[in-house]
Amino acid sequence: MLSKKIETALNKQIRIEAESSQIYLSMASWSETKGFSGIASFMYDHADEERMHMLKIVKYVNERGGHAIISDLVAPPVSFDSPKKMFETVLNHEIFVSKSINDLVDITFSEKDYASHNFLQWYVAEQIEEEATARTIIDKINLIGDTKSGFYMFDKDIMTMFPSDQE
Ligand code: OFO
Repeated sequence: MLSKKIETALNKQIRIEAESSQIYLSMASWSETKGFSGIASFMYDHADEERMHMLKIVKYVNERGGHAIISDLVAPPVSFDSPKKMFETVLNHEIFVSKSINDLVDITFSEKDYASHNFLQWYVAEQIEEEATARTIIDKINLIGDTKSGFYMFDKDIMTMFPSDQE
C-alpha cells in the first residue's frame, strides 16, 4: 500500500509526464507545419513515449492500492523560434523532469518505500538517456550552423540517428 505522501508525489509525476507528452506533440505539430518532417516524426514518437511514461505510473499507483488521478494540464507552447530553440526547450524541460524524478526518489527513502524506489529506477535511467539525446541533437545543430542544406540532411537523418524505443 502506498503512503499518502508517495501517492501524491506519484500523481504529480503523472501530470508532469502527461504535460511532457503534450509539449512534444505541440513541437511535432509546429515542426510539421514548418516542413521539418523528420523532426516532426521524432517528436510524434516522443509524445507517445511520454504517454507510456505516464501510463506506467498510473498502473503502478493503482496496483499499489492508490488512486491515479488524471488531471487537467498546463498548455504547452505552440510555436518555437527555430529548431535549435525548440531542442533547447526540450533539454531544459528534461532537466526539470530529472529533478522531479530525483525528488520523488528522495521521498521513497524518507517513506522507506523500497518498492517505489525500485520502480523509479527505470525513470532515473531514462532521464539520463533523454538529457543525453537532447544534448547530442543541440551539438549536431551547432555543428551544422545555419545552412539550409545541413538542416535538410539533419531533418532526414534524425529518425535514424535516434530511433524510437517506444518506452
Ligand atoms: Fe518522461 O521522460 Fe521526458 O519528460
